[in-house]
Amino acid sequence: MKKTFYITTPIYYPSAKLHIGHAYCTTIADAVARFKRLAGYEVFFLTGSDEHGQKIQRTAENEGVTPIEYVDKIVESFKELWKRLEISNDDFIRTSEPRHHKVVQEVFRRIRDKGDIYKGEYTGLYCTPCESYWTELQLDENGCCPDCHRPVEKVSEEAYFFKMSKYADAVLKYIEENPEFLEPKSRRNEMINFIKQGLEDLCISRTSFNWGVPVPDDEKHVIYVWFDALTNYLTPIGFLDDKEKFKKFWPADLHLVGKEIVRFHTIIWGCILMALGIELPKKVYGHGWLVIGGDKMSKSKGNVVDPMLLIDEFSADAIRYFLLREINLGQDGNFNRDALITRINADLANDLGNLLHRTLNMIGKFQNEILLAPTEGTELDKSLKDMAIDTAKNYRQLMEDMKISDAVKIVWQFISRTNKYIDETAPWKLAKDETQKQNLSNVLYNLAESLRIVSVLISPFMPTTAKRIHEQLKVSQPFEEIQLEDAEIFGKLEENHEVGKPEQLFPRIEIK
Ligand code: ME8
Repeated sequence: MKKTFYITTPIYYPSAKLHIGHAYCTTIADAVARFKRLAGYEVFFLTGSDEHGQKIQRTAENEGVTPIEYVDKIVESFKELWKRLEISNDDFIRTSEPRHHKVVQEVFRRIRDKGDIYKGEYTGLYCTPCESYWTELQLDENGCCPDCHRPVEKVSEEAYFFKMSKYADAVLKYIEENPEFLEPKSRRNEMINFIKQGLEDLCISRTSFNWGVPVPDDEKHVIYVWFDALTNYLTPIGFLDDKEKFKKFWPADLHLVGKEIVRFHTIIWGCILMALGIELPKKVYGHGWLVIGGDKMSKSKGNVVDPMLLIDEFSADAIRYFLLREINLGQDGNFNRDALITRINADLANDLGNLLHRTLNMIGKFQNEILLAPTEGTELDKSLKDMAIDTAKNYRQLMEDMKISDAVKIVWQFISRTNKYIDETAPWKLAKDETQKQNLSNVLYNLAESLRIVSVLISPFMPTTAKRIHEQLKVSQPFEEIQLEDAEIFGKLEENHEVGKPEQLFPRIEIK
């Protein structure tokens, strides 16, 4: 049986259109999902939308439409963005869907029947934009939400509570004993400290609005949006209706989330799963934030970057490349238009684009587009082949370790090396010398093979470009069937293989 891999992104709030930060998280998840498929796993890749809660209800009211009318429109734009960005998700979960309501209510019911949910009175402070409860002690120096620094509201109402305090020790122990559960390490220490300060029971219902999943048998309450949202991860893999599928994909292999919601995904989600008697996910990875010139993106600052406009201008693959290459996953990173253009020109148009162009051009010119049987070759040939194999092997390890930016970088080191190999071997000189025929064939073959390997390795990062290289090389194996092992062998192109004509991959961008 195939190994399986279940990966998720956060389900995003449809309170506004998505920005480049959301695209960043989903692109990383997509690269990992595509890598795992390439490595032979059966992957289930989930993203979606977190549609309930007071904030959405208020926004819809302000716009004079019903909540569902409001979210339907924005969620369409999410789906459109993921399509344009070549995101290969296997399902898209909307929390407003009946299949999801059933799961949330069942989870609530099971935990209540067990005695871990009780009714009480909630008096406290609520941050509506973050949909989070806070205690007086947790507020920032201005008495505002410690996460988003906006004012909180005093709420007092009858509510259901989840006995989180009962599971605090068990979750703490779990985090401490399973270092691979929560990464990077810095986030782990934060969570350990957070739990050690003491966990209160969590208020998990509201009565002041109704846009949400009703509490079973007590419909004036709606279930707290985070309780609702977290269970999304169970819905599409058959928690209620497909035992086999559930067994296949749960526990999730990776919840990829931004650093600000690690707390929800490890502590609250951990407690909910323990209460349900279900295994915890294998890994929660808290990635850093994309900032603009060092600043957080926000509407009020007017620095929100729309990924759709960037795709229109530069192509999805160029944006994907930049996001995956420029930012180290666990750290914050800067998004900067000039840096993006520099990368496109230097790495994509120049290094990769020219390598393909020069290679196909020379095979056309010197050998009528035909690759001839190579021989063992020189020391120089051998060193290029060795580097190809080493790159593929190291790449596998780096991707397994979620060191995505490093994986991109070693592929580009190999691309640079291959460009240098052209300069060192000077095929145009070999072509003028009748005695160098075999040598020339070897060089051209090695270049085509190197590009074939590059196309496999970049396919999780830049699926369209990978396919275009594959097509220009006229590789006979269907692109969809390519596996990572195909990059770990040098010499798969057959003798007398005919390559295509070069077409430009990335035009150079003029800097205004
Ligand atoms: O928190 N840089 O949804 P959300 C990088 N609905 N990533 C960013 C980012 C930035 N500047 N801004 C947002 C929610 N993100 C909940 C999640 S899950 C059960 C519920 C990414 O729309 C990052 O991954 O606020 C962050 O965690 C997520 O978007 C938050 O999206």
